[in-house]
Amino acid sequence: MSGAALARRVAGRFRDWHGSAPEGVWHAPGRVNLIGEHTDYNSGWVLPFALDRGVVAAAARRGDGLLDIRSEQAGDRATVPLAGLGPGGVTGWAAYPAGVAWAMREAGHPVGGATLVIDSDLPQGAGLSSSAAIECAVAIALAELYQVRVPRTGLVRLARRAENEMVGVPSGIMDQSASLLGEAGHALLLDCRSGETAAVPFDPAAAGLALLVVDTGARHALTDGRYALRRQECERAARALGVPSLRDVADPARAAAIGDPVLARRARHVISDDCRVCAAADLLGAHDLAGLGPLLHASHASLRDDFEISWPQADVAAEAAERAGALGARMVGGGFGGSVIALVPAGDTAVRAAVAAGYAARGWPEPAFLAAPPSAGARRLL
Ligand code: GAF
Repeated sequence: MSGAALARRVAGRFRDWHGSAPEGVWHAPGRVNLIGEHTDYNSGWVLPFALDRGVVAAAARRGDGLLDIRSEQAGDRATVPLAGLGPGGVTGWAAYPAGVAWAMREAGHPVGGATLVIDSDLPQGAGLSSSAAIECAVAIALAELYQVRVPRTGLVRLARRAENEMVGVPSGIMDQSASLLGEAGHALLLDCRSGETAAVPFDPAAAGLALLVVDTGARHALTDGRYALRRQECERAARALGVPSLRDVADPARAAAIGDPVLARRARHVISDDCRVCAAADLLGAHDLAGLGPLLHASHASLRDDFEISWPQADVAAEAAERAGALGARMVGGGFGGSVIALVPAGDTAVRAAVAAGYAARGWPEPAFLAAPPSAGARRLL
């Protein structure tokens, strides 16, 4: 569905529920991370891009200090008083939008009540950052409705704070950055320590290629504790190496100095994926998109064997894709479920067929395939 069609749909739902038009409709995209997984909270580098799918928020101000939020996906409504709102006060899906209002008010911004209807064309739990897209759509809606003049990078930090403190997931800065700062035809090279960003041209079609997303159907949730455990392991690994964060180690071989073999593997993944992000950005700068293939392959192997967060459907999809002609394939996102990306020749059908056959042979439901053109970041649509 196009963003415009999704915006019209949510505006219609707003009118159905509330009997009047919203003041506006704001869209925030999901993301695909080209490379650099679990590197963001280790102060390293990431290279995500915004998708053409995302979350829309139809919104209007209200004067009674309440957030009245409906989610078309959850099929649910939450009414949240802003006064006294804080971590632990709201749980479940509503913690994401309410957390954004809380974080903005905590930062001293004059955000008041709002009626919000939220809709999406992004699959949930598919590793494409539907949670960050909710946060970012609500952030730009509230910022515009209440004339909060914060640069996009400031909204990124507020949306992340909502997720860290209100939802309770110790995520990094990548997903909100991709959603709010993404540009069409570009990936976003982000140095998660300095906060420096660079838009790097990324146009697979011009190179005769396409980036295919395989939604493996296995669902993941950052809230299940396994993501937080990986983060703790990385912190312990950095301490064992005597550095503030794994970003401060340039050579993956140094991970071997850690006595605990599990922590050594975790560190080797993070350090080597940081190297791969930098190599990938250089390749994009040289318009050598085909050169990305081996990096994607190596990243998947590292996430599977060292970081141990891939899942059977991801391994089968990545392997089948490469055997059928993908230049490289890897899992994306937090892990334990979600999607795989494959760099394929434009117009290719063999990869899809091979992945689908691999699933059928194991009796797994057919995966969904999505095109992933690098698209614009969050913006007002109506
Ligand atoms: C999730 C998190 F939200 C990101 O911050 C990042 O750590 C990612 O997992 C793994 O690279 O999407």
